Amino acid sequence: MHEAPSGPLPYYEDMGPGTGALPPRAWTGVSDARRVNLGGAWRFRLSATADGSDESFARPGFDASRWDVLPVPSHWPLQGHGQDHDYGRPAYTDVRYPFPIDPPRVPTENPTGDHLRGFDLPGDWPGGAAVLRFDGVDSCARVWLNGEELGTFKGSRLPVEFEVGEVLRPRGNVLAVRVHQWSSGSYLEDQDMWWLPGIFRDVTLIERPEGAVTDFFVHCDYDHLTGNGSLRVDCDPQGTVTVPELGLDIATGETAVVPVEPWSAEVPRLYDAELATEGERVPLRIGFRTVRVEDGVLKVNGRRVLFRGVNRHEFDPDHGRAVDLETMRRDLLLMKRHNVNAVRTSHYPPHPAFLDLCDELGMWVVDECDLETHGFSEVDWRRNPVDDERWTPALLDRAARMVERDKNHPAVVMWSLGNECGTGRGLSAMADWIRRRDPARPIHYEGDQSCADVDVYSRMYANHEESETIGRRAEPPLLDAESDQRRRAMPFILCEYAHAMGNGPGGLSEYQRIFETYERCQGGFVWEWIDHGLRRRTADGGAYFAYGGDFGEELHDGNFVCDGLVFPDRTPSPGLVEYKKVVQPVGFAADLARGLLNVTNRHDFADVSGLAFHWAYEVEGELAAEGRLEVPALAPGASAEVALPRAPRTAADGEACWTVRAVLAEDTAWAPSGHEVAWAQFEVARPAVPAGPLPGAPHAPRRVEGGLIMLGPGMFDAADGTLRYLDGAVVDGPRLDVWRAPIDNDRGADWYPEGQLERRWREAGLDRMRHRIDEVAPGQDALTVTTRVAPAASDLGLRTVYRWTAAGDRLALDVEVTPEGPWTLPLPRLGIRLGLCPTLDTVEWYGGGPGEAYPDTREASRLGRHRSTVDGLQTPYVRPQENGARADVRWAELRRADGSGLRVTGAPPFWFTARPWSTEELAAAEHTNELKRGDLIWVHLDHGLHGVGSGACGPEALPEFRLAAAPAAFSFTFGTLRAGHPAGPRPPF
Ligand code: IPT
Repeated sequence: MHEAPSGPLPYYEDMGPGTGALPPRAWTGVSDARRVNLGGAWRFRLSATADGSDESFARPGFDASRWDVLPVPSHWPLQGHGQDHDYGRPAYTDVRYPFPIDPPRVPTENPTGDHLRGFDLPGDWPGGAAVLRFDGVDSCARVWLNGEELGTFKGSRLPVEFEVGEVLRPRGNVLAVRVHQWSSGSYLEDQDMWWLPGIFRDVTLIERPEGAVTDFFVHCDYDHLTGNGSLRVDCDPQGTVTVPELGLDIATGETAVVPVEPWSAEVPRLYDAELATEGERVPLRIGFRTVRVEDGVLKVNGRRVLFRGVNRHEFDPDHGRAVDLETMRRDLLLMKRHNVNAVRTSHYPPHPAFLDLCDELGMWVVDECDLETHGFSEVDWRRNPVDDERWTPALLDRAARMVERDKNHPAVVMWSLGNECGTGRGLSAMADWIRRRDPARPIHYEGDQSCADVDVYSRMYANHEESETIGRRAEPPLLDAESDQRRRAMPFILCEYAHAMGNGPGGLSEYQRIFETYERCQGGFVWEWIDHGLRRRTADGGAYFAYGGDFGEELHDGNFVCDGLVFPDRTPSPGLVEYKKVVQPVGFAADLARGLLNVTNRHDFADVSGLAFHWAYEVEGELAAEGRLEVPALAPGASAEVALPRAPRTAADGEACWTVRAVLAEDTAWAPSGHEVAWAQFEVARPAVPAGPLPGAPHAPRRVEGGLIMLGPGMFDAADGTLRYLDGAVVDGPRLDVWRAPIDNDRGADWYPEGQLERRWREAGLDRMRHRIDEVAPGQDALTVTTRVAPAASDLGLRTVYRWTAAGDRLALDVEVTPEGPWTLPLPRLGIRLGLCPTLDTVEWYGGGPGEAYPDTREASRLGRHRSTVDGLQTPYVRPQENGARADVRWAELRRADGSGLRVTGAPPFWFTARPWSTEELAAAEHTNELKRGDLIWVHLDHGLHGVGSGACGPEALPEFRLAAAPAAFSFTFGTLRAGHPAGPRPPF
């Protein structure tokens, strides 16, 4: 038994949602009622405990002139640094509560921020009723206006309003807000993110004239069979609704049925309308659409939808969850431009303005309640609030504040009860309430696999095989037959999949194939949109992104907070570029023999009339010809065959490739005309792998002074057979390499010990391979070096033979690798690495690009000529790790400023990586600022790479992307480039 403390608990610890607030209601950004934005500079005082200072600050006349100044909205721990004061530190835990689990009690150490602001009313303020609105305060607040206590509240990402008309004065108002970091509400807000207290969303004073809109509910459906929309606005008090474009002028409560154009995420048709009551006029933007689960499929306007989604936390690297309008818009533009069509608002309702933008730009939204009690899993879910009816009022309060606030957005197509709360009666109570209040939207919750309260079957991180089984409606049955039957008839979504931490996620296209094959699989939401790295400046003017543990936290989960498709500064990571390609809404297939291109419209609602199609024909990566393709305005789901023009040149000119692209024909609200939406490439012919000797007169190896062997342009160490100089330039000779700086997906998760490749690789010694030289044999026309590459304490090894030949001014290397011993683990990589002079800092290559690619993340890699600096090849993962490989490289050139340099050609094509630091340095760095250019550029020429998977929280690389230790042979040719060597087309080497 848990003893309750004697006496009532203080307001911040009682289980209730708060006191004094008005009933929740619909949000409107604007109306003709006057508003005062109370954001800006506030006075601020921080105390270490909840009652560490008295309440006299709330009384009029209190002198706060010596208090600090704090911007509102903000999180105070992000404001103190680098200034004279210390406002504590952010802290990151994923699942674990950073305080003892003893609900609803919180620690005595409870940072408490007193916020104070004075304000005058505008001259034309009419007096009368008014509300004071808070859009987000983390985690509990008590509010006074002019010394009068208005009430208390919890629910960090939910709005609250207080009636203040009686207390307001024309001048000299004093608003006082006491904010506690910890409260009973903290038990309900255990989302995987930074713990960041503060008034982090807007504070607004809103006039409420006599007869103003209290609450309103816009019901608008679309009947896809008749093409009619129906509109009814319920409003308190009664009023009228006008929709000029539809010629509608109706009373509230009355239903109108008229022909309309429907709203969808792809064609977000909105109608401007106005709701007028006696006291207020509220502009509305109405979208007609109907969401329904029918025949086991989730449909909008009668059509199956496919979610190409992301989980979005609100985050800014400098301001935490205090995100401004411009940042919200930026997120949506980035998403739209990367073919993302759905957002799960993980794991709380977003800033209300975000949903206006979703209506406007077009985005399917799963609106999730501010609720997670994941940390109770650490104690076998004992005393889980969602299964304790004393907490139910707080849960219902949260459900109501979300639904009432957001109910009028066409973009919101599902309500989600919360995330990772286990199971319990409180969740059922929430679902019952929501269903009664808004029967028009399905309900989502992932944490209860019996699906008792929900309309869709949702899972997180189910692997491909399992997802496919569910797609066939062939999953293992639930124990209860009736529940099983219900669940089996539900649509399936992956509310989280493809954990985008660090390098990855791999396997996206294999998921997409499943979503496109099985009607039941309606897509998913990649975990997650953005890395929550907090920007920190360094003394030398640099910056890096901090993660868990960087603020001295007692408990933390490291860089698990950085698992997004965009970096903290919103630069797209390669994962987002890959996702864009994988989910592109136009599919292409070619039958080159017949000169035909098949184009499929993969949109669910839009035709392709907004797109222009282009073709290009490239030979050896150089553009030979290009033009427009005429594609009919395919309806959603339709395909057409289109004739390609005749190939401009014959394949004899070299390796040829068609590139077809679909771009926006005109400017849209989210991208300019010409923006590329979809593309594909079709290779015409690949020349046979060049075999046989190099052209030119062959050289014979010969011993020279200084313990060296000379072979053509190469100079080798006679003792160990490594290349020391190439054409006079120092080389840290190539040798076999199997190691990579472990990526987050290699590291894996604590809860999947069978994953955790990094640990198993290190145990096997793949990070400490030694090279034994068995023979250095200069022969007639070749230098053969035989080695065995193996780690201590193991009988696993790789017999490696390097065979060097030379002709003219080129040097060729054939590598043969034969595994010895009982290998079971995959290899991280298999190739050679060499160190080169650091002035070789620009690269041109013919192969995949422009961005990085790995075996299971190579959809977005396109064959062509690409150029970059060596620095530009690096992908700045927040925690440094293997990155930057380019796929299918035929040849690469590294050059100095004067044009001189080195050219390497591979047979077969290879994976090319060049970096200004070594693998060891990359692996040792914890943050990007620790990486410093060394005195060599390290070049990796890999025959194979192990896939990346998404093992940080989900499946490892699929079997087909596993790099097994197996016999392998691969070759490279090296040549030097003279200064002034012209860039541009050259015959294949
Ligand atoms: C899952 C959480 O729902 C999400 O918030 C995030 O923490 C994600 O994992 C990992 O980054 S829960 C996990 C135990 C599968």
